[in-house]
Amino acid sequence: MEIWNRHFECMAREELRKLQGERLRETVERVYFYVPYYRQKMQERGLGPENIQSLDDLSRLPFTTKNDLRNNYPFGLFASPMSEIVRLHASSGTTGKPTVVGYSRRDIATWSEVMARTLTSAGATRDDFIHIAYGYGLFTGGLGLHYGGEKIGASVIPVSGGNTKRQLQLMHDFGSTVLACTPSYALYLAEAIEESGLKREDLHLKIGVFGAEPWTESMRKEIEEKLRIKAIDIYGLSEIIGPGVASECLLQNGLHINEDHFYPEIIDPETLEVLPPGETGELVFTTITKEGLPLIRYRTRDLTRLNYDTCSCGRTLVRMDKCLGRSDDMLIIRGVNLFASQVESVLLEMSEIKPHYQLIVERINNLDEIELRVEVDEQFFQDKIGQLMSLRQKIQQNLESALGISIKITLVEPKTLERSEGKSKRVIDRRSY
Ligand code: DLL
Repeated sequence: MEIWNRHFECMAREELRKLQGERLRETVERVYFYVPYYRQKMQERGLGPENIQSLDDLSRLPFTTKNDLRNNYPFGLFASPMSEIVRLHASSGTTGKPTVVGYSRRDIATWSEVMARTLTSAGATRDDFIHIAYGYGLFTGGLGLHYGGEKIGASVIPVSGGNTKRQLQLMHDFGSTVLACTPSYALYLAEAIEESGLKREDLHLKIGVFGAEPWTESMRKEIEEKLRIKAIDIYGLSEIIGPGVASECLLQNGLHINEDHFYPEIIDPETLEVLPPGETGELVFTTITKEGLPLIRYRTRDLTRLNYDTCSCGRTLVRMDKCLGRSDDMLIIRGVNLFASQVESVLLEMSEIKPHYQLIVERINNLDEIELRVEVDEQFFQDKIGQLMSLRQKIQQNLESALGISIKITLVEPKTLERSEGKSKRVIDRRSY
């Protein structure tokens, strides 16, 4: 099994910890001097850069959230002058303000490095043809994989998403060996291959690098059987760098985190206490080498746990479990991030309906479908069917113009949706995870 950067991926843990501590110190200095937001937060706690000497001091620093990025939209948390920023990306949120991230030239080099590690750990080499069907554009998937693919010297095919027929044709004609896309699109492609009459032997696929959304072991099995490839889980988020934060090795037993760049902690999302190794909680990252947008203790909202046992692949980098849940109400629908609370705020503005609703997400033919069930006000429910239909249309239009996503609407009678005692169950996710 090849390893891209043996020095950092297989470093003795003590040495790694020392390096992380040094890099943390540099990062804290950087944000203190260049980002007024962080300086103020630290001053409020009576902290200066001199108080953060090692990883043991990390828990004294405040958390950063997606809201902090939104409040400082677009570039307020950047720690490099714009003249040093060579790339901007943004996460695929559905509200007006996306989360904007910026990269310095060195950040782009770091990103290529961690993506080269990701692809190498999946078994890709310079002899491969990498078919990139992640979206190119503001989304980090396409260009992230692209730079990593070039770095390892593979032949990169920047197909981007959509147009399945053309995907199949190029995959066949160019002899693609590595498929990079979301796991749900991989399943969709698998079925399209069956239907197209193409024989699997006509394709040269060997490896898939799938991520950007949760997927289960049973989905993995199905993809591996249908496409006859090795399906590797890759994880990342725009705020930290994009894809390249963590990825599985060929043993497929946890995702190695590139912790020489992104230092992980697991916290209890309620109490915000740091949890001991092995416990499940919310994943938090501090970037320790970034220049453009360094983030301190960024709350990913993703739930997982860390495993510090040495992996038999030789890498010493900590592994995170496959990430299947979130500690907030964010849904990823066809790659677009959607919060149930955003739907709620649109509904609350309409007097004809009650704020009792449920979102039901399903995967039909491997594509995500979302339905909103909402209770109509008692008085309104007595009305004629025609009025109910125009109400339904109005809700649909309001949601679509606010969120940019089409949702199927079902109106239900007052008091028919289940009420719960504790936290209400607003979202029923019937996709297989
Ligand atoms: O999805 C970056 C990416 C691109 C990762 C391509 C992998 C491949 P965002 O759009 O900012 O960035 O969304 C980040 O997606 O917090 C997770 O909730 C979810 N996510 C990403 N990868 C995985 C995965 C990209 N392998 C959010 N398993 C994250 C489960 C994932 N969830």
